[in-house]
Amino acid sequence: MEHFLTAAALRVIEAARGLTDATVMAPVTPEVFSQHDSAARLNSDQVVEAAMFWALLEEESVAHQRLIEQGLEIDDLRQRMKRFLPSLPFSVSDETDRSSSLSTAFDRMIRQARHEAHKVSRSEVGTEHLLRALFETNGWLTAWLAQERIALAKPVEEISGPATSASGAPLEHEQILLPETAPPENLTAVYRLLDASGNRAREGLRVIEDAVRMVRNDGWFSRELKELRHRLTTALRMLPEEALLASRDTPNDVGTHITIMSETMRGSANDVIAAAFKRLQESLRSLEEYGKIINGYFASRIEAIRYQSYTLEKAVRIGQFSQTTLEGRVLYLLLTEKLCHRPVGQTLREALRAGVGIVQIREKSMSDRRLLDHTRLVLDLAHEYDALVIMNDRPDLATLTQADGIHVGQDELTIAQVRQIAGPRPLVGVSTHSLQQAEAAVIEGASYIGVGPTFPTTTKEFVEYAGLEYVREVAREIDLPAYAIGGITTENAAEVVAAGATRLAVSSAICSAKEPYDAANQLLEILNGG
Ligand code: 3NM
Repeated sequence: MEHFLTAAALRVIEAARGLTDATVMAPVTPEVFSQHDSAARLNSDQVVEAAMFWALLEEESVAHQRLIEQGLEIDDLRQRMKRFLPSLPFSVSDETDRSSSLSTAFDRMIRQARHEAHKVSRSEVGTEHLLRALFETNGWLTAWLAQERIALAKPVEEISGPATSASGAPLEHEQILLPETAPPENLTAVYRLLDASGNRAREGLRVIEDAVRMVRNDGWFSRELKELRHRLTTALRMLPEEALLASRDTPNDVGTHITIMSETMRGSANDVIAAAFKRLQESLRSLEEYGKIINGYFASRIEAIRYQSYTLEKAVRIGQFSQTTLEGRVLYLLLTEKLCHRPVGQTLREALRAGVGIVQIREKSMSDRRLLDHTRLVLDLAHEYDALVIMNDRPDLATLTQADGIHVGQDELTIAQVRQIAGPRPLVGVSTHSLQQAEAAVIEGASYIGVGPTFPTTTKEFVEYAGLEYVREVAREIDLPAYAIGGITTENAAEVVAAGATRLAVSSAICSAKEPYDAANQLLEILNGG
């Protein structure tokens, strides 16, 4: 009998796979599985069983119904597991190849579930069969229930028995993944295409991942890409591996001999990344379209991955563009007239003369008319020194004056809203105060981020400050141009640079200085390792 997984069973397996991967563990159920470093150790079978049970509790499904029929309460089980799991690491103790032993354990579990479905003459393998498989292996789940002193109300065999609802009526089975119509007879060509596209997509992702990790040194992006690759691999596992391999025919692939000149030449790692993203998306599109012939659910998963790849591409490529635009612009001045010790124009000129590369106009109490005039003067002067001008919080005025960018805080307009007003041309910078906010800014397409407050500051009100630790985190994790900000002075700037900052933003340190030129000059010297 041929067997098919139901959509719910697939989701459970995929979620469980996600949980066993340390890199995607936290986002799935942070409160439960994050403490994977503590005392006790599980083997790979137990890890898979625990992850599968948790995933079953999370997915509304026939398995829920069966647990309820067994006199158990889903919420209670969840609570108990949450109490229990923090004392267990979700990692494998003694395997040398963790991922392969985990995938073998998954395969074993799925085979067992298929066997359970077969025993009750069902061709679709649902969540109840996964649940029954967990009992059948007599492993982690049985031991855990015994430890929790939880007894089942009925014989365990009934879990995979014929479906009935609480009212005794037949229960509608989970949606089956079988296509409505019988598939065409010979699918070799389709499988061949899917095999090639799957390989191409995986390779494309790997190329991007390598470049991001090794060339750009971006820890956070690397993890995002790794997660995407994990999702892709999981989706590809839905296709029958034997059929894919059997249909592979590389020597006779006419496409392998066709090379376009542009494919043999790449100017830089950035070009490689750009080309790899295109290839990835094209392959995903092929997988999606031809995948529809085999399995609609598979196609929809691939579609979701393709959309995620667009978002990541945007963020990666915006990062590349702003690296270029902001190259060498390491000192950023927030210009506020009231803070200036000297006339504002003179302060600005001195700062520019010393080498400030970006000026933000930050005027909270000027009338719009004055602000407009002021901005035009600042723009003229800054452009004379080849510096960029950013408007704080005013996409309308930035558009009117053709300023180079707009800066927004966490409580102001979002990047997307700013772009709606100002279009694609200007830079958009975002203030961030935690790594989470920094990551969100990157993914939303920020051109650069402010990282602060590094020290207490009187220029803007904050209840707490993120400190040097946040500067260190960003230096470690984020590749997008990042300006440490908040209370930075010529006295403490060296500490900030020592924490990993390569760019600084200051207001009072330059504006309120008696000699703005000297202050800016000193800050630049510190940034340049002087
Ligand atoms: N934003 P000074 S700190 C405007 O952390 C601003 O996002 C900050 O001025 C942030 O250099 C800050 O005078 C004030 O401390 C920067």
